[in-house]
This record gives sequence, structure tokens and C-alpha cells, in this order.
Amino acid sequence: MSKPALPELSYPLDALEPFVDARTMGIHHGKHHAAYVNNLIVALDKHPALYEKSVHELVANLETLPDDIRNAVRNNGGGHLNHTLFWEIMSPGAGGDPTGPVAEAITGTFGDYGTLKEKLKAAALGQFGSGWAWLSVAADGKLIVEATANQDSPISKGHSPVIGIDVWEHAYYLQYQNPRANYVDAWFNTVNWSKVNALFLAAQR
Ligand code: MN3
Repeated sequence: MSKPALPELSYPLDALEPFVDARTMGIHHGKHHAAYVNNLIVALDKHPALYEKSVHELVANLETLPDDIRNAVRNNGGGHLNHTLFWEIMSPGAGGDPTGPVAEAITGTFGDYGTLKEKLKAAALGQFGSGWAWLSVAADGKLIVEATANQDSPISKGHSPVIGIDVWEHAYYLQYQNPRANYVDAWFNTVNWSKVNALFLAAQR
């Protein structure tokens, strides 16, 4: 039974430059993600028995939560999980073509990585306002591209996200201003395929 906490980054704030700049990383992790964690704790403090469940469990079963905190957990529990995944699936010296089992699955489902990138970019650009573009493992074990609004998580739909691209303006505006497409194009250079494979393998059941 422990309260959620802001995870530390496994790389320095400037490690993803030039694709994601240090100032954006610092504010995104230290202010935005931290706020999701703090607001999640404010909500769960009203029903402390819920600390016995993992945040993943809570976000996967929103309908079971008390009415007075369901939306707060949806937004802030989702925000916490989404960003925790986001930091882990990026790394310095990464990007390039997919490797390992997820590479085979991408080829099998989408034909090639270029097609997947086009679909992810379309999902990222098509998400009106704030949200995320995802590569997820659906309940039937197949890879799918999807988008969610705000901090909604694929986990709430029974999906297992393996790539998430944060398309909130806070993720790119300081560096890229309005052209979201430029950020998304650059972002692909940060994909940590080793972590994506770990998530993909964990999602097989
Ligand atoms: Mn964000």
C-alpha cells in the first residue's frame, strides 16, 4: 500500500535533444507529470482503501470507482500512467527501425514500419485538441493504432499501449510552436525499441 510517486527519468533532461529539448522535458516531467501524481493523491486520499490497488488496476476499471473521484482518477491516473510509459519508451541514441518481436508484428499487421508511422502520425494530427496517439495491443492480441482525448488511457479499453505519442501542446509547443507534424516527425527518433518490445511481450497472453 503506497501512494503513487513521480518516477525519475533514466536519462538527463537534455538527452533527447535535438528532438525534444531540455526545457520542454523539465517542465513536462517536473510540472505536468508531477501535477497528475499530486492530483491523483488528492483524489485517492478521499478513499484510502484504493491505495491497495495499483494505478493500472484503477484506470483499467474506472466503472468500479466511487462517483466522486472517477473523473479525477480517469484524468490524473491516466496522466500518471501515460507519462510513465512515455518517458520509458523514449531514450537517447534511439529511433531507427523497429527490432525484435514487435518488428515482426508491425510487418505482419501494417506491412512495413513506414506505413505504421503514417498511421501514427495521422492519429496524432487527427486528434483535435489535447490527447495521445497510440500503438496498442488490443484484447485479441493484434496491434492497433488509436488516439485518445485528454489523458484517457487505452488501458481503460482493455488495450495494452506499447507506444504513446503525447500530442498535448505542453509536449511540443515551446520548441515547435504550432506545427504538431514537425514534432511528431522528430519524435520518432526517440523510440526506445527495447522498451517497446518489453511492453509488447508483456501484453501477450
Ligand atoms: Mn504530457
